[in-house]
Amino acid sequence: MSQYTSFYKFISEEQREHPFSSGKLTGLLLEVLSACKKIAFLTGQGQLASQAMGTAGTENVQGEQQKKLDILSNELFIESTQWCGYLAGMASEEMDHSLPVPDIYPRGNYLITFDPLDGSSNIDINVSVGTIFSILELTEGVGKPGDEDFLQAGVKQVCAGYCLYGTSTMLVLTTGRGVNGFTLDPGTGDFYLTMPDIKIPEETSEFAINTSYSRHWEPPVKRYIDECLAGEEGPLKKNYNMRWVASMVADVHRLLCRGGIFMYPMDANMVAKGVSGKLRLLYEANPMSFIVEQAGGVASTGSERIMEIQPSELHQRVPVIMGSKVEVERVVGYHQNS
Ligand code: AHM
Ligand code: MG
Repeated sequence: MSQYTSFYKFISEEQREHPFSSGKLTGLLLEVLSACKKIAFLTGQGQLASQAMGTAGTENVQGEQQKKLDILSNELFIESTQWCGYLAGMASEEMDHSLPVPDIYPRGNYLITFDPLDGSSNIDINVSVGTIFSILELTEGVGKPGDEDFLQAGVKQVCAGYCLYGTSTMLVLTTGRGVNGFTLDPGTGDFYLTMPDIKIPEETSEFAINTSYSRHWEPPVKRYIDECLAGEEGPLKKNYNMRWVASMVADVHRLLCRGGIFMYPMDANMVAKGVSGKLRLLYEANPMSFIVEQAGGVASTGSERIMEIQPSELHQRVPVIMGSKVEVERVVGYHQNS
């Protein structure tokens, strides 16, 4: 592995470039990585980890069936990070409310939001899943954080990342200075820089959307997908390819590797049910938007930049349209004209 830079060397060198850096973010990230490695090991065991397979028989705050692995991954993430002294509190897809760091541990200045196992409906069929996280700063003067302290717009994130448990385990990370990807060497347990300075191509001919909802789509989304499907003979004058893994981590990772547009848009069915989207702002849409924007892409709800939304609830949902600049701007333009 000597030809690759280890994560620790990479992050230490980044830290050295900031003379006033305290090393606290580095310290926190190392514990986040340790959580991800444990989750990677657990998911990698598949059916052999029989105690971790199947549904837990419980629902999360959003009324979704929890898998045992959702709950175990959530516990692993908390256990691995809460003691480190850099965190003040955490909020997760699998917990109704935020969790302040228990009094027995020192409390730091960072908050973390996370989806411990995104795409968990794919676990049973051995398809890629992942962990998504977003790091925020606790407002000065607040001792023990509550839910309201997490309600910060995405532009305030100091770091965002995801760990993809795919054919290999990869960490993709931004601290606001570009995006870098690291691959886990299962032999040594270290992550190595394998995708430096990731950039999303501005144009694409690949789209990702769950087309089974097409009858509910709003006109701007329907128009765009119809134009993609029309191929060379249509107004976009090129043939498009479609991919949908149904794990946001895997679908966004594809954007970063070869461009594309990923959409989980608003639709009439959601309007009828009174929900404001599928994906959650604080631990799915915001961290992925930070990564996509830092890689030169665009992330929008169709009507506004995702990272500028002022959250009003911990588990708030938003429509998501993200990826290659030219394509996302086209769909946003269709929203503006509708
Ligand atoms: P989860 O966090 O409960 O796994 O749900 C989020 C996932 C995303 O990863 C993915 O984009 C989407 O749900 C798939 O939804 P659908 O099954 O409607 O295609
Ligand atoms: Mg999720």
